[in-house]
Amino acid sequence: MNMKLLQFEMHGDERGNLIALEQYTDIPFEMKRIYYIFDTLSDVRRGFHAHKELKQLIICIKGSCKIFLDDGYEKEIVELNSCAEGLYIYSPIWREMFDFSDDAVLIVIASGYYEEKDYIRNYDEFLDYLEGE
Ligand code: T46
Repeated sequence: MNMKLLQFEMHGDERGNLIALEQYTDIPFEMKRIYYIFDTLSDVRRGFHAHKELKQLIICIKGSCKIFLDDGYEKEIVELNSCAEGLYIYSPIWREMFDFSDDAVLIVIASGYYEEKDYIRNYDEFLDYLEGE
């Protein structure tokens, strides 16, 4: 599947930990937007869409959550539970986020501004879109 789990370098000492993400070194694209998802209830499932062009790096900086990924051929569930790990999605992949811990905070770094026309929010349209690619 066209996605990658990226590991980030941890700078830890007796005072605590620090992770720094730099464009092109740790973030494999030019970043245009950051948003965060928090206070999502554990029984909520969200997402249910794919993106046509947008690249995103999803980091669970606190707590944990699972992400169901479907590229039209394969399906996979990735658990994010470390702030030192990021899920890099760079092609049209259907995603659903679920099983959020109470304290879960997801930070998402995106390659583009928010544009509803980049979303495919219907699964059958997603499969049609893949056929046409
Ligand atoms: C994604 C997953 C991981 C904005 O106004 N600006 C924004 O940048 C975003 C991301 C959302 N919104 C508005 C649009 C909706 O009214 O915030 C509301 C919630 O967005 P949405 O229902 O799309 O949220 P999720 O959690 O289903 O999906 C989000 C991202 O939209 C999406 O790009 O890949 O997180």
